[in-house]
Amino acid sequence: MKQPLALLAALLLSPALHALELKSADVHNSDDYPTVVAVKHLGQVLAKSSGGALTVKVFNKGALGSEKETVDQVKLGALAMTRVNLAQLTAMCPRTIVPSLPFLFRDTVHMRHVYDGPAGDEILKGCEHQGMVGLAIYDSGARSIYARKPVKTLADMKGLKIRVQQTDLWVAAMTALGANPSPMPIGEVYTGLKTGLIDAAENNVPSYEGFRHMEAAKFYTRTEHAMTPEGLFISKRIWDKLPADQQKQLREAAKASVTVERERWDAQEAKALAAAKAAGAQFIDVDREPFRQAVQPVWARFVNTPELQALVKSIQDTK
Ligand code: GTR
Repeated sequence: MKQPLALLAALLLSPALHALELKSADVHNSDDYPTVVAVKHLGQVLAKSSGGALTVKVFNKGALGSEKETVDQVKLGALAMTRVNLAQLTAMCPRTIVPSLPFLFRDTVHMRHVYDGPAGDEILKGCEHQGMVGLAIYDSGARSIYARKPVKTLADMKGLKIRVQQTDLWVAAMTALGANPSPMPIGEVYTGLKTGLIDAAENNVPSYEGFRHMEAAKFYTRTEHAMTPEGLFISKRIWDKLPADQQKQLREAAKASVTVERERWDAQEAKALAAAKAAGAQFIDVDREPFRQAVQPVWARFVNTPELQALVKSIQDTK
């Protein structure tokens, strides 16, 4: 009888028995997409550091719903984690308005300095009162406009039916550019472009290629109008139940995943650019200044509290 008892004791003490699997959502199709790889990496680091007590399972390809839907589930604690673009959160956590502003960053170096500094943490913390604890900010490059016809100047934006993320900020910004914006989840954009429901959309090159949008909208105009990053969040309801040592392990694993994501990002941009070109996409350079000027009223409308104004200033003052 000794052996079965010993086995039982070993099983009861095994961390795997008390393991908590954290499900994490992502909309990107490719298992190689930098954010997907980064959260998987986080899971591996965490499984090790927690002795198997915490694991992460990534459900990409929008399998758990649109970004908006996964955010709602995380707030309720029905889903543990989601990786979403911060622009999706502007109505909920006002601080996310700032990194979503058009033409905020001077360039990639500026953007990365900002997210590595105190502003990054401040933005992430701004969602806690909504039930979401921010774990990481990931690079998402620069977003540009792409369409079924070439957009070469601001005048070409007139009346363009363009898909935007589900945020009032970008409805206002595209309206200011003269376009006719239509907010919808990313999963509906391919069909929208193919059927002519929309003429255009905007995104970074890895998303343009990864969602195959270049098959329907082959003219990509380098407006580089936003550098809104990705955010990884865990439900506060779940976070609050974790013991302090596990919270620490999770924070450390998240930090390690940021490095992995950034390393992957640059390579993914180059790879996606080559793939989009091979599929027939045409890349157009553009004078950005008229676009930048046209969206200035949007800044005044959305950066409307002293807190947001201070955050904008701290970002502009970052070298
Ligand atoms: C991508 C981003 C996604 C999603 C998408 C969109 O760049 O990684 O999280 O927000 O854009 O436009 O909906």
